[in-house]
Amino acid sequence: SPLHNLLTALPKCEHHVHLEGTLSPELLFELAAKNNIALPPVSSQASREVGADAVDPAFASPGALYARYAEFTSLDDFLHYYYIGFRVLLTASDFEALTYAYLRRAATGLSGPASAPRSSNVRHTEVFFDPQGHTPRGIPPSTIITGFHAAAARAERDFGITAQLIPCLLRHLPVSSAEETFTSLIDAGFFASGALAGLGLCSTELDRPPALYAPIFSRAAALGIRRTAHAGEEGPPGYVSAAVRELGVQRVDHGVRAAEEEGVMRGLREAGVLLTVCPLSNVALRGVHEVREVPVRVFLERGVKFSLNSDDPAYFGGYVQENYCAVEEAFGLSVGEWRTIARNAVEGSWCGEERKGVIL
Ligand code: ES4
Ligand code: ZN
Repeated sequence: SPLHNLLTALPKCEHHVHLEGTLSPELLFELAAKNNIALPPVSSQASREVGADAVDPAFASPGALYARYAEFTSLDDFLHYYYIGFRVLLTASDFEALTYAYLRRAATGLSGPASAPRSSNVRHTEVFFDPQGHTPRGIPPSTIITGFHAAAARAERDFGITAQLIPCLLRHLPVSSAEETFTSLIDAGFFASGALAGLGLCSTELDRPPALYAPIFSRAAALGIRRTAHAGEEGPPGYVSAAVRELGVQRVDHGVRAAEEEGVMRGLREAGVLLTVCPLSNVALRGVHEVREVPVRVFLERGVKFSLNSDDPAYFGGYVQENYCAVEEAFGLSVGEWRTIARNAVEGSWCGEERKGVIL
């Protein structure tokens, strides 16, 4: 596309990427070997029976895993593999390596030593992680936070990218687990110190309405903690307005199903909420057949702000740059529209006004 150079050069912000979703099959196998974690992973139950996990041929090699990732059928089908990947992440240095590889790729477009240079220019990124996916394995949030910020400091020196960390509470677990997790993060002082930049909510969406988490989110609001939540990915448009009304979020992650209802769109516009849209994720998890079905034009025409993001780039076949390019290929937007998208992404960031000024 003639706009390719502009898309590369635009200073970008990313607000929707899961740290654990940046774990490539290659790094997964490497860390499994280093940490002596059996692949295919065998759960304590499956090791006694012959569980489906234990014989999953997808774990034969990185290539077989990539092939399986290309055939996800739903959010929960993806989440099964995503949570298995967690098991190879043990130490602060594992999280540091994971974070640094992602930040390098986001800032420069470079991945492994063998890959061709490809520009990207993400200047600031806000990264999710799932504390409840690690604490049951004996890995406290402090291990992840330490590794993340060590990598972020190095990446800022090396590439000029800034990074913040946001814990997501998991909806497939009991609300009481989310409450305990949030309380322990507050008590450890991670929000007050700035080690954590806000609060998120993710995982399984269907039958887990936002209202279940309203008490937790109102505690966060009272403490001045910024809030975002996944909604309207698989769930109905009403979940998007419920996230805004009942959780008081400043951003909604995905939110694409909001386009189905004019009233929900109006609510987003009036509240000035930013949707963190992930086009390649929506295709990979079959929310849409193709990128051109993502309601990008509807959002532009109705004045609903959004950013473009990678979500789980190691699983969905593209980082931020590939998501920008896929949207351009599908919609052929104007230079002005691209500048609006990139500017809204900077303005919807939680990095502080001074940093926003530098990026713009
Ligand atoms: C996620 Cl794509 C997506 N949706 C909901 N929760 C998630 N956690 C990681 N990726
Ligand atoms: Zn997500």
